[in-house]
Amino acid sequence: MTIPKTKLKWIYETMYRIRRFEETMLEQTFKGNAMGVTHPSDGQEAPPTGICAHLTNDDWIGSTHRGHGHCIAKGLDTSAMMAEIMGRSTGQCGGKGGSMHIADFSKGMLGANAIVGASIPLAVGAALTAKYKDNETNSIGVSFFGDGATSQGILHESMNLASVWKLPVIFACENNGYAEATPAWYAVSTEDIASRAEGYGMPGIVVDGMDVFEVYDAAGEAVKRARAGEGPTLIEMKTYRYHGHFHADDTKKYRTDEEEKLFHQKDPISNFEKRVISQKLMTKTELESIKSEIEKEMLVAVEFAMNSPMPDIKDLYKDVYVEYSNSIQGLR
Ligand SMILES: Cc1ncc(C[n+]2csc(CCOP(=O)(O)OP(=O)(O)O)c2C)c(N)n1
Ligand SMILES: [Mg+2]
Repeated sequence: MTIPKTKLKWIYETMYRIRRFEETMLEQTFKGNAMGVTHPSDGQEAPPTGICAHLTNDDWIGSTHRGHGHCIAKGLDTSAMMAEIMGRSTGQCGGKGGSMHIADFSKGMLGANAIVGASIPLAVGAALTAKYKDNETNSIGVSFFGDGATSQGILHESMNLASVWKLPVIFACENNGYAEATPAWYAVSTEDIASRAEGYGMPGIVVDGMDVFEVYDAAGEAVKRARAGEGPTLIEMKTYRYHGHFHADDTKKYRTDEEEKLFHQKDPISNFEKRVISQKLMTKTELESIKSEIEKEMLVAVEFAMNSPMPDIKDLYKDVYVEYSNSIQGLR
């Protein structure tokens, strides 16, 4: 698939933004500035970027506990995200959600989700809504989930229903080889998770999740299929998280140096750079200028978050519970 130049730039910018956001966020977590644990997704930049490159604000995504990359690829603001992670009132969700609950409905981001597998039915529900409402925008749903989530019953129920009802949805599996410290080769009964798609009557595709071009191509086909009313697709992207399961997890207890080195050689960002330069699709100067803009953006994000106040105690219950209004009573 030929990628237009503006899209190519967006892809690089998005992957680099995810990488630097995660590195910056980790630094802040270790300084004690984040509220609670954080799950970095550096190394896994290609899946959210290659898929969201085909989406608009009218499309919906469901995410995971490792959700910063999904948020960024769906266009959320990095300052508001950083403030949310630091529990500040200016955060994306007023500082009350934190890293694992960042959401922005205006961008079609249904939310990161701390419960493994729980966002899968949300994306399917969004696709169901899109199909049965007057869907002028031809919206679709995308569910991002990890290899660990594929052992949850909800994925299988969701895949079956999505296929039976031919819903416009993509099951986007980020297989990074581990669920916490449990290797996929131990916990998943098939060599490829994508092969499970056959049991639900939908296409199942395996791609190199360290290669954004492969992800982009597969996602393009799946999005076309969904928008054409032909139903769901499962895309398995074999990827790798560079850091531990969460910020303080020591990967040396369950991964070898050789394995880590191997995946660093497949780095999605440096391989993108080599490819676009050798194929004369982008220049080194263009790449450098994107990088320096993002470096500035990260400084702004940290400064914004650090200078923002914590939520006021009087707002403790604000946005937490739905008001018991007449309209809700009317539904009972
Ligand atoms: C239902 C449920 N079970 C267990 C957990 C604890 N837990 C959090 S993340 C995780 C591993 C998830 O692995 P995977 O789906 O592969 O995602 P990854 O962390 O690799 O991105 C587990 C077991 C949880 N949050 N929710
Ligand atoms: Mg995993």
